[in-house]
Amino acid sequence: MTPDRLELRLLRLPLVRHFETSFGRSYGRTFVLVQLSADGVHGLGECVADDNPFYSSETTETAWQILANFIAPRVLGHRFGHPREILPALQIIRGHRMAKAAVEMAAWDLYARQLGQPLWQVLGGSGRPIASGVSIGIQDSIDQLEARVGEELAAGYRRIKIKIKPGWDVAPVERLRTRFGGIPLMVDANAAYTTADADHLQTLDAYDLMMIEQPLDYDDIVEHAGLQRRLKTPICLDESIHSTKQAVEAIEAGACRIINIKPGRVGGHAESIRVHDACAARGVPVWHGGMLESGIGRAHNIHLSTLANFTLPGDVAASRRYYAPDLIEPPIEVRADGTIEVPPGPGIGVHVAADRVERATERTLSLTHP
Ligand code: OSB
Ligand code: MG
Repeated sequence: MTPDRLELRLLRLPLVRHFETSFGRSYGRTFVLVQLSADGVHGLGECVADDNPFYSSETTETAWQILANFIAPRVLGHRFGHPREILPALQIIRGHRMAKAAVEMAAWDLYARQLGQPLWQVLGGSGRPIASGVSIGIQDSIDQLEARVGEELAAGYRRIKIKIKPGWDVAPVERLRTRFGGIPLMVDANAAYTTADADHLQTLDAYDLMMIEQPLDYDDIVEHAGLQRRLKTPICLDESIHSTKQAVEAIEAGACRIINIKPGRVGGHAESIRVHDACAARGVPVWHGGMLESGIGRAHNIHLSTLANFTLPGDVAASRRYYAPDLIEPPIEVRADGTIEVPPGPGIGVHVAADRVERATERTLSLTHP
């Protein structure tokens, strides 16, 4: 493919329900949607950068600037035999993996459409339904949390993750264990603790959690290794892992026993596959994380989740938990057994409701070559 057009759109979508993590509350998402075109075929990618630099240093506006000024000129008018050539072509740009991933993932969708194949097939997945879990934000009260968890279990979800922070950790976990027994339960701290909290985090070992996600700093590996030596509960890294190299370093250092893969965080599908394979070779299971994506990013995540080492349920849930309506029609639904079917058809396989995209668009930029 030789991409000849890149369209950027800045979209704003309100969340059905606010989402609170250790770094704050979100009421909506502002994100960049990219469409990459070659020979009249289009591919879509959703940039997972948020409007603030709290989860990662990238923001919607940094992504927009890097996409327009540095990524577009290195992709438009250049010939790529395969989408895995995109990330190496952007190597001179340091960091900005979310911006790179948006175009890289659009290139995979475009490539699959050119071949008339579903995305999972070109990624090397199975196309089988995926096991779905939910990520539940910090609530105003433990009673409210208990009610939310009850609803999600009733909907069939295969795993419950709750966000934790100092002051909202042991008590909510204790309540959920008392009320719901041995459900598959895990926690995500989004880097809210320090090594000084090690004794406190050890008290979570009593609750048989599947894992504790990213307890320590966003860029740390060494301190996680020290903490993992003290914890029975497996540590899963999210924010700390931006590449296969870091994944291998973290595993070899003993910093984690599980890895959360988000293609936006590592630079796209090709790097996600490399992380996935490196983990598989070392006996480390992975699961697919979420970034409150619309149905477009969600569809990408579902296809990728069908690779063999995604053995744990991911944060890839039904559209209705996030956006009403979603940008796609029909929306992504979870079945009563807690699985999600892979959207059928070429590429990501979802139908985008153009009028909804138009209504949510705040700004557009179209770049072409020649
Ligand atoms: O840490 O996994 C995270 C959402 C935004 C930023 C970071 C995270 C999350 C989630 C939500 O946990 C996952 C989802 O439901 O999309
Ligand atoms: Mg996380």
